[in-house]
Amino acid sequence: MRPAERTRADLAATTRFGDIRYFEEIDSTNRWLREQADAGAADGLVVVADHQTAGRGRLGRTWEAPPGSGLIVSVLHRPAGLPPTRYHLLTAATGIAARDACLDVGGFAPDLKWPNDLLVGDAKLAGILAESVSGAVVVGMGLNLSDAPPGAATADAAAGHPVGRDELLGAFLLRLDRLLGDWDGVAVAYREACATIGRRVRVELSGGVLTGVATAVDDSGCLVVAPDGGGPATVVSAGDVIHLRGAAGPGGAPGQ
Ligand code: BT5
Repeated sequence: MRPAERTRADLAATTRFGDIRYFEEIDSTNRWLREQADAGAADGLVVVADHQTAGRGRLGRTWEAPPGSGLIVSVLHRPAGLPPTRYHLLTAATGIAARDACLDVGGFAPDLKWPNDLLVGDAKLAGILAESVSGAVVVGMGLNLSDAPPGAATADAAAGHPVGRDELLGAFLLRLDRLLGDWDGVAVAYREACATIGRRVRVELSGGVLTGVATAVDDSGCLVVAPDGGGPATVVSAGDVIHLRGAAGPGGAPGQ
């Protein structure tokens, strides 16, 4: 469903998101937007789609969603003054904006799981994929509304009523617009909202596996983990995180 004229007009009047493209069907909104970024498209270009035939996750994984069942959106960022070492904060800002939009429109607040997931309980509601291209960053998000793969969460179920896609898109982009540029504020807000902090985690890194307690998210959006068995804290910039059962013990010591 094409975003409503009213939503477009409101966003154009109050945010940087004045140019929103729509596809009924596309291979991947991130792939399309990367191509636009390569061709010099401006900061703030947004693309939404009803359906992706080759939706992408991280590390060659896929994003699966039946046609019309979720919010599929990608945003082009040319973040002035944000060094590439802090690009994680774009994913963080996207997660915070999506969480706040769920609260605004659906009355529920999903958890943010580092680095790129929104969860309802243990079930994945949304995933975020950030990709750098030619000095720009394309950040895409899939958020389940009415339908999802087995075991995943939907906004409709979490809200207890149908959550309007257009309304959620409008709230999301409004919230995102307010966050972008205030990078220290994004880091603080993400730390406050991130459910991974304080949890025992298993982090799958490209070079191995790390188990310990996630103690913080630093000012660049990286996860800080106190490894089991002691030793210096490890700063993780990329990896898959599993929240393990059992809370961190007193003083941040690992629980069982
Ligand atoms: C992600 O990757 O979670 C990032 C997903 C980003 C999708 C958006 S949609 C708009 C934009 N255009 C694109 O082409 N992509 C972005 P990752 O952390 O690697 O998780 C991928 C895993 O999530 C899959 O391997 C499945 O296990 C699971 N998954 C796939 N579809 C799902 C869904 N609809 N709901 C919940 N989990 C899903």
